[in-house]
Amino acid sequence: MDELDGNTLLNRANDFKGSMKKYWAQRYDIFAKYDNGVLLTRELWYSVTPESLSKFTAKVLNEAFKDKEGPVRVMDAFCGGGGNIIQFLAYSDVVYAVDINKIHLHCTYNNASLYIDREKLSEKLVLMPLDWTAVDYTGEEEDTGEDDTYATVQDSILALEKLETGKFDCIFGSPPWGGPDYIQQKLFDLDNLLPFTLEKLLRVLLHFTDEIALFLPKNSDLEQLKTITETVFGTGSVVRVFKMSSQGRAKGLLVCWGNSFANVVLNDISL
Ligand code: MGP
Repeated sequence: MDELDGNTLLNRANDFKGSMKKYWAQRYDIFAKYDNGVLLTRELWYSVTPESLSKFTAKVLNEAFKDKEGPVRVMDAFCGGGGNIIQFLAYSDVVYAVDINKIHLHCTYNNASLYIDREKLSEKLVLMPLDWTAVDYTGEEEDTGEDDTYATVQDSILALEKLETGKFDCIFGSPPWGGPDYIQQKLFDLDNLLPFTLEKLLRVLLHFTDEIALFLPKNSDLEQLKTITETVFGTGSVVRVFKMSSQGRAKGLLVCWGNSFANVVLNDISL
């Protein structure tokens, strides 16, 4: 097995070496139904959101949009292994699962089907291969279309056209942080998120929604977050930051922009 290939599926204790071992030890915190047939690649093991955190996030979204008339449409812009998608499906009417990696979309569908019946999934869940960098497509890039793992330029242009047809109530995302070494930085530089800096990511997502929630590193530079918020949303704008822990250990920050989030009362959310 190629230990360095992020797309290798890992599902036995012996597959986990070195710094990966802790993720195997946390498997039931990541997915309570792990033993029912959860599929995760090496990259997904370290980037999927633990179940209790995904539940909390879905409840925050539910609280933010509970008074909305008509169907609630949410997107996970980097759905990965589907941890957040599973919880969004509990509260939202239409859930878009977007990822550049088609193996991730397969894992999302598989993992969601362990929690939700397939009929409901076919009604509510839309899987969409999309490379967000295609927003900068000029028409000159070469698209060989030979790699069937990643969204091609064609896939992405098509996806972006579909997304243009209606705004989302909220876009959530847990974008790549560059792997487990993110913690080596004292303060995580939000320009190092992938595939864009935080500022660019917000500007891209704002094209499709007014309300954004991102799961960001626990060591994120909060001064930088404040500056980027003011640059993108204007002076005096509000960003809400929830410090997220699981089993008493800090895991990351849920960072929310938009009026609906500003009004969420934490006491109204059952934990
Ligand atoms: P961690 O900090 O790598 O592990 O990831 P842990 O168990 O908190 O380490 P500890 O020894 O400090 O306790 C914590 C959580 O952050 C993971 O469960 C993921 O939800 C998220 N996460 C970690 N990484 C490296 C990434 C990443 O690259 N991208 C995304 N989106 N999430 C990540």
